[in-house]
Amino acid sequence: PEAPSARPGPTAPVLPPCPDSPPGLVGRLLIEFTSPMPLERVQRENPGVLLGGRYTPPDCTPAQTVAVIIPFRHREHHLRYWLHYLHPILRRQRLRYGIYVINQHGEDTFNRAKLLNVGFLEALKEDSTYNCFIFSDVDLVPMDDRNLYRCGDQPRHFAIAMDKFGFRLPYAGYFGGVSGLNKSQFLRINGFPNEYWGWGGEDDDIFNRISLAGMKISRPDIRIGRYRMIKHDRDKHNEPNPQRSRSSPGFFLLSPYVSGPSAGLISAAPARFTKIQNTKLTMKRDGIGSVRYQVLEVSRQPLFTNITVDIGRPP
Ligand code: UDH
Ligand code: NGS
Repeated sequence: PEAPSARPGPTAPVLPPCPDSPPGLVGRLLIEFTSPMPLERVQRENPGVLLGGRYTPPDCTPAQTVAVIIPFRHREHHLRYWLHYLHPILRRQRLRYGIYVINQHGEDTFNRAKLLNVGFLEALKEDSTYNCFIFSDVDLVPMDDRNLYRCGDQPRHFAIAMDKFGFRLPYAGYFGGVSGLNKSQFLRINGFPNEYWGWGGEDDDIFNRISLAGMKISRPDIRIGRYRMIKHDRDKHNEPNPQRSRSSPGFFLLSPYVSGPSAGLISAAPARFTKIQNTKLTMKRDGIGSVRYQVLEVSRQPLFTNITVDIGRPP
């Protein structure tokens, strides 16, 4: 028999729109990663989260539906901290959301931006009402719940004051860690590049795409956009792109764009620094319109949806 409550009727409560500033936020948070976090505990403490890591506020109707996309491989212990801290924060922010862990299959070179493209498409396949996409590294936890995980009229950079950078932006064009775009902003830049294999550069390419499309980055207040990063060593198969180490990390960190007075250093620079100078040409052919991959498994866990995907390997 049909469930009568499934249809809006005189008895179905009409919830008011969720407020712009959610009540009940607590502000600055204590974040630490000392003792391991058992998944059972995180599940027990988040009973309101539905299968696949879905949540809808019980008391108001949010303006957006947010897909949080996490690029992933072999970081289960980080994911447990992330879920432990983020579910309560997102709930207090009164978001309607779903968590998508995009797990790269196999042991070939990691490709963060391509996984994020996959996340965008696969989240939309699950629920075509997603209109805001937050892309988050698994090891970054916000230290303040006033850093609202939602989209605005410009692409948003959330992780602007990370502990590892002394709570400052490392350079003006930094767009790494945690960022958010609504559907039309994402499509306007043809999504993210698929051709950055290994560590580094893909976030700068995304920054370039946004600028070239005539958009501006929006950022929270520096006192609010604070993050703790879970300390870790470099992963296997995520070596700096291409697979040789940076000769002078300090220099490149402060000056990711090899141009102007430092242009003479181009030949000494890893290829990813040349790549980010060509975004204007490459973004037309390489992006969400050209991404090729094969989904191997979709598994709805209690606190997240796990999508294992074969994204191929570098040419
Ligand atoms: N990621 C994985 N698995 C991997 C590689 C990357 O899940 O094997 C994901 C994860 O979400 C991670 C993100 O991609 O947060 C970014 O990768 P990263 O954490 O390696 O990048 P980050 O710049 O660190 O944070 C680079 C290595 C620094 C080594 C410093 C040693 N002290
Ligand atoms: C730049 C990288 C970015 C990276 C940033 C911070 O040099 O991808 O450093 O790195 N750009 C290139 O490699 C072209 S970090 O200090 O987190 O290791 O996000």
